[in-house]
Amino acid sequence: GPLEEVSLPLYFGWFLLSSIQDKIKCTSMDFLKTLDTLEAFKKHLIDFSGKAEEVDLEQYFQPTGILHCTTKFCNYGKAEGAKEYAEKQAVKDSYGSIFNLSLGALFVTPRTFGARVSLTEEQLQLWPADADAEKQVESVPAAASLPLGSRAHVTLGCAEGVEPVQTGIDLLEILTLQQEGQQGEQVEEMELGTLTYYGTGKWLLNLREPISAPACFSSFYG
Ligand code: 2AM
Repeated sequence: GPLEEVSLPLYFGWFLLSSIQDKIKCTSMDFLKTLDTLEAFKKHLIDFSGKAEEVDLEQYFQPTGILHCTTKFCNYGKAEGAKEYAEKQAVKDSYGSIFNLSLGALFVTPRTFGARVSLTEEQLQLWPADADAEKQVESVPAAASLPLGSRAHVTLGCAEGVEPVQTGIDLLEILTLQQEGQQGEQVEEMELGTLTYYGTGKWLLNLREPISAPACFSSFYG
């Protein structure tokens, strides 16, 4: 097939359809706007700017292009396991198909802004077999014991100078804290859901109603 004849992509993933991209961009901007104004957020501002000065979160996070959930970062074949992933039967069978992703939470850190994706069993078939190795993020050693697919997310924005790969690491950090039994500090019932603070600038909004996002499984060459 065509996948073997050309070089491997930068990454494989689910690409959100344009109608839902607009909706998510609106919802996430509304969330940032509200977060900005909360006393609880202002109290921890030092985590964001290093100073107790106001930040405009909508400006703070730069958009990172088409909204997607990366399954396998291939780096044109240079990443470990890239070829094996591209050759997986499930990957070939699903290429070009539409899936419904469930976005259950939004999270904000001083580095990144993202949405957590809860994968179904079927969707986990497209999660790389070496994801365990991928979870071995040096800065988050405990992430290795999280369930497969924990890292699944959509990057919504990054602070200046931060690479999108950081979003998944930030999510793993929050999930690790949860798994270790840290309840966090429930700061606010928002219209969208419950907002919890996990310390050092880590905020998680559990959505009352998960966003169902239709997305096409495909790849990006750049
Ligand atoms: P993201 O999935 O958090 O958005 C191109 O850089 C895409 O591949 C981005 O979407 C990026 O992050 C993801 N990416 C980059 N490097 C990666 C890595 N080492 N592991 C997993 N995903 C990576």
